[in-house]
Amino acid sequence: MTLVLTTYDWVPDFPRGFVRDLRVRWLLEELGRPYRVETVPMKDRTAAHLASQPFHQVPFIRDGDLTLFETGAILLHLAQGTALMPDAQRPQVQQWLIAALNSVEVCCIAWILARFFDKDEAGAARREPLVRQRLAQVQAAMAGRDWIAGDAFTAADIIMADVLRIPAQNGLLDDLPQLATYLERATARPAFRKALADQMAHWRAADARRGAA
Ligand SMILES: N[C@@H](CCC(=O)N[C@@H](CS)C(=O)NCC(=O)O)C(=O)O
Repeated sequence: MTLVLTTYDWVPDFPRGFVRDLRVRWLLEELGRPYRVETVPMKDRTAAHLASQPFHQVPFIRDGDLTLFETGAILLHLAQGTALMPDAQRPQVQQWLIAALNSVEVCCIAWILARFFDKDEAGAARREPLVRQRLAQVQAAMAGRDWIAGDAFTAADIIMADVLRIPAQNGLLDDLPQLATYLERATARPAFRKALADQMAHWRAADARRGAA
């Protein structure tokens, strides 16, 4: 049965390329696993949406009878038994995937919310040192290896690299050359390029539908 990935029907320009369905698309492209995209309304949030994602967020997936939300849980589920979570590396993959979300993304989000959503320069400046510290700690922890959980690219790299994209875009990796190179190595993968292109095509198609309506 084809896996179904649900994302928004439309988003404004600024989050395009960063909506978290990208992580799921990326993993599915790495696995060569076919999927279909369905949508939920971004503006008029529905009870059906809430039944699949209790926070009214995206993405969520339907994999046979299973409906799953939270990108970490989705990636752990889909990577199970594949080269993106080799048995011998499973604890490290789980550890780094959760660390990316719970120790790195969490402080990046606080900084992003202050800086871009609340336009609270002072709040962003207060949060920035912790973001910089966490990024430097990730770089230090990765010394001597190409990928976050060991020698091979895994599901943990998909989450970690995606989490790093916004700090990188805002110059926070400029003085962390090994981390910047890691991010370049991850996002040079054909599966990432395809996932990003497909997400951007999804928003263009959404614009065209709105234009035609
Ligand atoms: N922890 C969740 C976060 C999901 C999330 O924040 N999704 C964003 C899109 S990238 C969203 O739906 N934002 C709308 C909202 O929070 O109301 C995950 O990783 O799946």
